[in-house]
Amino acid sequence: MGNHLTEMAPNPSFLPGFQSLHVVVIGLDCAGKTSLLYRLKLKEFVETIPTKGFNMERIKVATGSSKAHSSTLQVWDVGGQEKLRPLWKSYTRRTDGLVFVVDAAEPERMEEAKVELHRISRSPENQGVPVLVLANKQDLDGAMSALEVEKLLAVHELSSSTQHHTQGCSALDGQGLQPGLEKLYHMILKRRKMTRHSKKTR
Ligand code: G3D
Ligand code: MG
Repeated sequence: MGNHLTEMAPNPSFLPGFQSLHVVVIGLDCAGKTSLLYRLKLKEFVETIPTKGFNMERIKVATGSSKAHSSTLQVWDVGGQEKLRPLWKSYTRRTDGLVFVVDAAEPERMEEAKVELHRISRSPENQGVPVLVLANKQDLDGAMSALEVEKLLAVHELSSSTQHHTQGCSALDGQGLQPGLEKLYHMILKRRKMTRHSKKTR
């Protein structure tokens, strides 16, 4: 394993303006988000707000030699907390990327996960934000493949301006995490290039 985000981080001198990444990790409770953070072992600090029915964790990741070049991974449990949504919504502004974690061994909750994924991705502030779906718990017998999860979540029905990728992974043994995050990083980079290009040609 190792420090994935650091490994895949751009050299700031090559990519001015790409020093700070803000990635939000979301998913239903028990999908494996907290386990994922610990597996990544990137913590500079973990901040947890464990209010009843509301859970937020944040890790800051150094992506360059200086403290100024950092990324933030912010983790939220979603679903079944309608009343609390206004709270976490304010934290998810200016997101570069979304990581949506699902428990691939729990087919009964796929529909609930699908509703949340589409709701979040389609919200005005997340328009066009690249989405990495992590089909977690691949180490378990009977876990659905990334392809099956992708179909059940109707990932292809996300807005046409939304780049997406579905990756099988396991927060338990770490498989799939690095390729998934690298894919997300490339989607973010592509979106930034396109945004810059459209600004120039305007
Ligand atoms: P959450 O933060 O999304 O709510 P957690 O989810 O990280 O707390 O994980 C919920 C449960 O799933 C935990 O089990 C955790 O160990 C387990 N889990 C998370 N990721 C994996 C994985 O990749 N494989 C397997 N087999 N289990 C995983 P407990 O028993 O502590 O509730
Ligand atoms: Mg958690």
